[in-house]
Amino acid sequence: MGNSKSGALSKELLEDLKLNTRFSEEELCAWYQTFQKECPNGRITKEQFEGIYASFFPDADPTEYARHVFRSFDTNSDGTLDFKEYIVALHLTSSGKTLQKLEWAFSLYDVDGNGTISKNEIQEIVKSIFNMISQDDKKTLPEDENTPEKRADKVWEFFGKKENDKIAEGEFIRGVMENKDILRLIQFDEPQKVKDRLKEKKQ
Ligand SMILES: [Ca+2]
Ligand SMILES: [Ca+2]
Repeated sequence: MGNSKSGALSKELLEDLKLNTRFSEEELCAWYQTFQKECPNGRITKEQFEGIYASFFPDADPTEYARHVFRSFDTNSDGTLDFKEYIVALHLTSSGKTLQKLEWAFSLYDVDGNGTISKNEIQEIVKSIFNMISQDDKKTLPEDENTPEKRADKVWEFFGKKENDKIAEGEFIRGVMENKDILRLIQFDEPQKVKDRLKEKKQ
């Protein structure tokens, strides 16, 4: 580990990533080369990360959402994403298992990182998601889901919570697994498009 700036991917890290993601050795090495080319110092800063999001959503404002996503991937909270954090992010948003994705979703929604989710935190993330929905698409949303406040209310209702209650991680994961409506309300569908663009970019 550490902040090695050498060209090669260390064996230790490679084994670790092979074990914890579904990427093959070849894929990991290819990603590493791309990463090194785009981030010669081995780190992605928050500003770079927001820039990537901005380039994918030219007609909307993804800054807030990008900031939250960055926080959830910056697992050691040092303000940058190293290669490992970057690969885990890629893995989670593409091929990760449901449980891992939901653990990640929990950390995304637990804005202050205190181990529980409040209704305000749901509202805050949903609001950042709303910033990425175009005005036209917003018009097609159901009446009782067309504002972050209404969505947070609905999620809260599904969990059977009172205004000031909190949701712990296990409860969150169970709830989302058992109720597809909750999943629909808390997730952002766009990443598929983003993934496609990433693929196009790679080719
Ligand atoms: Ca970090
Ligand atoms: Ca919290």
